[in-house]
Amino acid sequence: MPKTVPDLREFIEGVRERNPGQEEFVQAVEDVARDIIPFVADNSRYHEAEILRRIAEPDRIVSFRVCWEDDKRNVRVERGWRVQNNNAVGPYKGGLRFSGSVTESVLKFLAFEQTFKNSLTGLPMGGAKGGSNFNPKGKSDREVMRFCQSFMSELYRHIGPDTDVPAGDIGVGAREIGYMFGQYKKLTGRWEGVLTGKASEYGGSNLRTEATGYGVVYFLREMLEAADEELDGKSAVISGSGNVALHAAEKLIAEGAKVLTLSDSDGFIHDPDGLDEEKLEWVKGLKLERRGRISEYCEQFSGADYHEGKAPWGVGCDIALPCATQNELDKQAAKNLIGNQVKAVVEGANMPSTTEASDAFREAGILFGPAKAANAGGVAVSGLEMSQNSGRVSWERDKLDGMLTELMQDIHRKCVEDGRNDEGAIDYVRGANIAGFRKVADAMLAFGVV
Ligand code: NDP
Ligand code: 2IT
Repeated sequence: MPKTVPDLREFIEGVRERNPGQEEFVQAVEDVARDIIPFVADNSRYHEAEILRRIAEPDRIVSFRVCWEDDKRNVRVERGWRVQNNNAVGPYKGGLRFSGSVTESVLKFLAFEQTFKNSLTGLPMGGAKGGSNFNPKGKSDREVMRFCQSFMSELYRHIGPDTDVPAGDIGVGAREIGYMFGQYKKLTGRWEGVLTGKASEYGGSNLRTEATGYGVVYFLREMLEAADEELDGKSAVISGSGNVALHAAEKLIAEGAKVLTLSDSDGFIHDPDGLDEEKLEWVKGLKLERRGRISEYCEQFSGADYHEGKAPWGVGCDIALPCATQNELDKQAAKNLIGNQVKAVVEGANMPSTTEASDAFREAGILFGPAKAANAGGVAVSGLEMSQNSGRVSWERDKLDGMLTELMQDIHRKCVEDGRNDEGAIDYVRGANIAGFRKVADAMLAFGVV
């Protein structure tokens, strides 16, 4: 007798029971399962092999102690993790996050999402995520170095260029990748492409830093084009002021859009005149080099306001790009944006919209680009960095930008193919979920029950 497909509620109750207290992970699985359960009902081979249930159970989770000494010689103890979710289509791949808010649930949701995202890129990469509850804010450069070295002293035995290739994420940029790469090389005696996001001097891609933010805008451009709209002249609200937010802003400005806001975890700035290249360069120096707070923008540029403790979703705009963190855009924020006639919401961060917010956008017929498709440009260029390292070659920025553009167009095409509904509208969430799932599922079927 054919196995009956569980209903969504039953499936999610099982996930919840097996992962007690891990709300972010359950949320991410549910967001995917809502599209995949009806899909597997029509494709019984996936269901018979319990593919979704298997992807929602990480291959393994490594958790470890990280000891380091601060500048005052105090011994500090943090926890590190690597969640290796699935390596059906390629070596585990995904970033490392250093933030006080990191928990196992957060890393599990990110590793789960990464599996679908990496599949969508079409490149051979499985899904993983890792990091630590270490909070780099306010730490000296030497403290960050000692932490990174200690973190890698354990992580190095679980990763490798054909096993698992970490990269950056929140709190992990070029500086941290440098310290970790140096320690890996020292411990193993090998120079190999074990991390991506390296500086260009030692094997890094000439476009990895910009790739996520640029890719978000390339994806947005495709969405607008499919809806007979264009980017030039549109106003945009962005949250965050880190790697993703600032490079998305840079590309938007280059494309003729008006960027009105940026934020950090303390509040947001609103510049009604819009940011130009010069202002953005100043913010890059502030956030990426001096590691300052976004509120300082208003001391530097007149006409801008700072809103302490608030997110920017109440500011009227054509386009909203949440580029800070998970669940930063809730139902009320979605209502505000919809009320202000937003045309497109595209996720630069991972799972920045709550389920209710994403439902509200879809119900209101707003163009909604989900993270696993829209922010895949970063990991896609990581995949190119892996190819360059294996082939011992280096590619110029222009060539990489062309490849990134094509990769984002291809991801957009996949979302359209699997996401078009009976009325002809495109449900990008469904499209991304189904297209991402299918490739991983087919690979898993080929391997049998292992
Ligand atoms: P960064 O560390 O460079 O920047 C993070 C930004 O988000 C900072 O402005 C930070 O403010 C803000 N932020 C962090 N936590 C919170 C919070 N709890 N509430 C409000 N604001 C917060 O990280 P990235 O730009 O690399 O990452 C941003 C998002 O994009 C994350 O969701 C990440 O997973 C995702 N992403 C990143 C990719 C990459 O290539 N880097 C690729 C794909 C997705 P503050 O300084 O105050 O902490
Ligand atoms: O969420 C993400 O896609 C990343 N943080 C980038 C991962 C990577 O391996 O480049």
